[in-house]
Amino acid sequence: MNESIKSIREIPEVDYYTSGKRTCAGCGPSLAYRLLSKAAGPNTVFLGPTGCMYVANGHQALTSPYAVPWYHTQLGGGGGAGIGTAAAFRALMEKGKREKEDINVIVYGGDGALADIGLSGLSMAMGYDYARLLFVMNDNESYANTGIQASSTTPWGATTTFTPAGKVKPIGNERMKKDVALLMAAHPGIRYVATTTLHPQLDFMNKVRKALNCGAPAFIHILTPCPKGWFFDPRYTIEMSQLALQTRVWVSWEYENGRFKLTYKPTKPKPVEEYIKAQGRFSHLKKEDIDEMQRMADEDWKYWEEMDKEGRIILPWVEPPRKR
Ligand SMILES: Cc1ncc(C[n+]2csc(CCOP(=O)(O)OP(=O)(O)O)c2C)c(N)n1
Ligand code: SF4
Ligand SMILES: [Mg+2]
Repeated sequence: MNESIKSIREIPEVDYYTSGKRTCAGCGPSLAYRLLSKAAGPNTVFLGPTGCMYVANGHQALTSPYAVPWYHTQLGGGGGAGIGTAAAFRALMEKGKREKEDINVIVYGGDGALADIGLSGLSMAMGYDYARLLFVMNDNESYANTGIQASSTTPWGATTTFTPAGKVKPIGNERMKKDVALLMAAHPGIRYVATTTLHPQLDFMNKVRKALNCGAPAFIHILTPCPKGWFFDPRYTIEMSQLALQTRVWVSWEYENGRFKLTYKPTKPKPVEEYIKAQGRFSHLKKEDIDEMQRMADEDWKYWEEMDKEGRIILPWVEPPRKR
């Protein structure tokens, strides 16, 4: 389970995230879980902080999609639980109470779990030396499970139940999206950090394999479209990932042993408007708001291109949107 996957034909047939889930149709985090578990293989323990992937997938109704060991952690407890599990395996193996083998400990948490409530534990984990300890943040840009509340990765302009667009706040969410992957990349000695989404399909799986083989704790931030919270037809989940990349609203990159590189560069970028118009959560925005988003994406992209050219991280800074 260490080699990179070169074509769709090489994707392992066996699923470790299988039937028994009760997520919405077209659920991005659920699709990503399937790819993640295929890439990681059977020697894996999953830890699931509270969120859709626990509440809709847990064992409450005696059904569960997890065909490898999986356990629930408190919403903010993914970091501590990941460190503890990796430490337990190491101790058992060092004491000869368990045969030595490579075991993946993967914490698959939401943006609420890892960008907000559990950020300190995640940061702590990045300072340890456990190989095969991987944190994957499935970013559906809200606290979806409790009814689509804004998190610190909700994009500017999105309506959520905490930031409803209306007379008082015509924009909806007025905060800019937090870049958790850059925060993780700032940890000393970090070996592997990446961002990705559900397109191109092999990108995520291969990043998972690289992360697991990097020899240290690693972090992957995956943008996972959520039909319910973003208000789009569930059949378009993958297209939404594609559009996010093509409009450069989402940037796919990799930071490996101190080298930065973009892993998706749209040859002919599409206007941000195409992404915005495809989702009901942005339907209240006016042309001037969409222009503002285009400006921010354009400004941001210049930094990413420069980082790619130089092979190192430069902290991006774009002028915040004007108040309305
Ligand atoms: C400490 C704590 N606060 C609040 C909750 C209620 N709660 C359960 S799931 C959830 C949403 C988590 O959001 P996220 O991590 O983004 O996962 P998603 O539901 O979007 O998959 C919240 C707020 C909780 N379980 N624990
Ligand atoms: S609310 Fe969104 S993340 Fe949660 S199960 Fe539904 S589609 Fe998936
Ligand atoms: Mg979420």
